[in-house]
Amino acid sequence: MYVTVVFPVKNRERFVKKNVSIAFKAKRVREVIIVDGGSTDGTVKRALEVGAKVIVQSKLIYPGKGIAMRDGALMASQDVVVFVDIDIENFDTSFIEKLAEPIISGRADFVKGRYQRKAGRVTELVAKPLLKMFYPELAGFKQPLSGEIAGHRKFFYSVEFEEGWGVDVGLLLDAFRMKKRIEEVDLGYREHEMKPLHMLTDMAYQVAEAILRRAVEDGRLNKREMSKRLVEVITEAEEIGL
Ligand SMILES: Nc1nc2c(ncn2[C@@H]2O[C@H](COP(=O)(O)OP(=O)(O)O)[C@@H](O)[C@H]2O)c(=O)[nH]1
Ligand SMILES: [Mg+2]
Repeated sequence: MYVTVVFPVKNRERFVKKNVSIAFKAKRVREVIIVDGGSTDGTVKRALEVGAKVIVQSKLIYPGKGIAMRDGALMASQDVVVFVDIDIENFDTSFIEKLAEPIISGRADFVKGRYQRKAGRVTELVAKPLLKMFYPELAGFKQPLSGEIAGHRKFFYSVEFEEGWGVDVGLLLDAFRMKKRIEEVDLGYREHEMKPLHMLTDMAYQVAEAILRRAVEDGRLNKREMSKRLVEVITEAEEIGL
């Protein structure tokens, strides 16, 4: 079994050469795809220089990271697809190898990377409380929003990719709803660029929408169930003195 690595990228020229080259050196990697979200810097040029396949998205038609990931999966030719954000300062081959291993060995159908990062504000304040409320089965995931994801290529044909920032948690939820075997692997420390707070509103909105829409579809948003969960969350918050 071989691996396609997909990087969704928008205006991240400085990471492209280094991280694509590293991706090619990881075990079993046969293909690296950059899905470019209409970058205005040298992202595409650099990607081509180091032998990546490049999909250039129209800025007008394709607005987000989720669509980029979907198109990367559709273009991928190998059995296993590993998605990785490009802006990882300390990227190395182990990121890809650790993500692909549970799929290649047949132990899992869907893999999420977790890592220690300085602050995951949307993770802590939006994703985790909502998951705890509506999908307590997934409340144990440390990084439900991480963009480091692996699965069989065909799995990604059967799920719905959110257009924007809801994509990562949406894929996790869909794997869970399809009763797939999910594993969270530890990628260690991860250094990446942090967004200013005001830029997180859209991200938080899209993440909340991805979770809540599925909760409605799954009948988890009824009043009785909600108040039961709210009481649980509030009690716990009181216990830890929040
Ligand atoms: N193709 C594409 N990639 C994107 C878009 N927005 C973000 N990305 C890429 O998705 C990855 C994660 O984005 P980033 O801004 O680092 O989000 P954060 O880590 O959650 O703060 C990076 O590789 C970005 O370059 C987009 O609209 N289109
Ligand atoms: Mg980032």
